[in-house]
Amino acid sequence: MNYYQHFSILLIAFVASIFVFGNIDQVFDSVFAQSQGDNGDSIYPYPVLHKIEMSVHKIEKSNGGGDLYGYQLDRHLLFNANTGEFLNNITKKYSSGPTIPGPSILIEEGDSVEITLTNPKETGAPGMVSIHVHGIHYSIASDGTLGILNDLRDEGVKPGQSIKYHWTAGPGTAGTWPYHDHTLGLDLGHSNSPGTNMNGAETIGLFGTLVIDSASGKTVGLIDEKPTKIDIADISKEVLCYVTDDAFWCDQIDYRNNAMRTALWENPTIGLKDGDLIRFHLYGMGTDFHIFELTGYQWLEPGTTNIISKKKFGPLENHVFTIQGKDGIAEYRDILNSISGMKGEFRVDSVGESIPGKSPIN
Ligand SMILES: [Cu+2]
Repeated sequence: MNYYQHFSILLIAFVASIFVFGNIDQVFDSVFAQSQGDNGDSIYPYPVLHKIEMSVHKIEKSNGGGDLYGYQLDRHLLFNANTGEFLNNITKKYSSGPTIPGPSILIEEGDSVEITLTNPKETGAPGMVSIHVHGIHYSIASDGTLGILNDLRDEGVKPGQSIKYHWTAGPGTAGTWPYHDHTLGLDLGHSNSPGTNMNGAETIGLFGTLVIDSASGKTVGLIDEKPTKIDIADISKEVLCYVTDDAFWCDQIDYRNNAMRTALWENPTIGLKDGDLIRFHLYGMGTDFHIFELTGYQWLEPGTTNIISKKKFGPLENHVFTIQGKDGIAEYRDILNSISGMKGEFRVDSVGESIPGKSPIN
């Protein structure tokens, strides 16, 4: 196919998708976040530069206990990485205020990210905070760790400061990756000095998900009990859950609602419209192993055509799969900890609405 044929097909697809979605914003978001044509080519043949601003805020617990912190999305702008042309502002698609997990960042293979992190003087964390990310490419200057680890400098921000990190989603980086703090530490004793105990430090709330979609625009899922190639653009909802030692902490991206992110907090009810496709992104953290189960459902073991109905994973391991919702109420749970409450409902009906679980602030 020549360039003009490509272009006209893409133009038709674009106009058609405006009719389908009825909202140009949704089209733009899905285009930039997960762009692809039918033949696997990107609708936008250039990479996108994401300029993201985030900040760290203390989350006051209503019932006392140790302090929690959350990342907050302050701004997310998209630019053509080649020309610098401004493309879109998707800030309003994120939850307002700090959340746990932090903002779910969705980009595509080939894109780059310039991310500025601020630790506000009054409302932030008492020590140095950072963003350390997995999976994507960056230089040692954007590692987000302490100088004792990276041999360069402390790559975090003390109260009142900002820092900029640069990431590049090179070929082969597609996947679901965690980002988390790597400088605050658990021994927060003295203000303005980093903690040194990093073992599980992210469990105080400073973690979130980076999804890098394949440049091919495709993924696989189990549809009608058969492994099926799926256009990522046909997925209706992404649910991104961190599986900690005692709870699922979740966020969602709802493409049926303008690609809005909603903080779902702890063990939420995950809603989906009957027949829609949903992609689950699970990430183990803390110290425990988990056996994940979604009652009445089977899915594909990633990278294989094996059909499974349970999956064991541990800290820093992820598990991503796509399924089609079928009318009724199922339960997602960690078999090893479901007695202590590591479970929630997966509710598929004609409405498809998720219900956030309990949060530290209510
Ligand atoms: Cu890490």
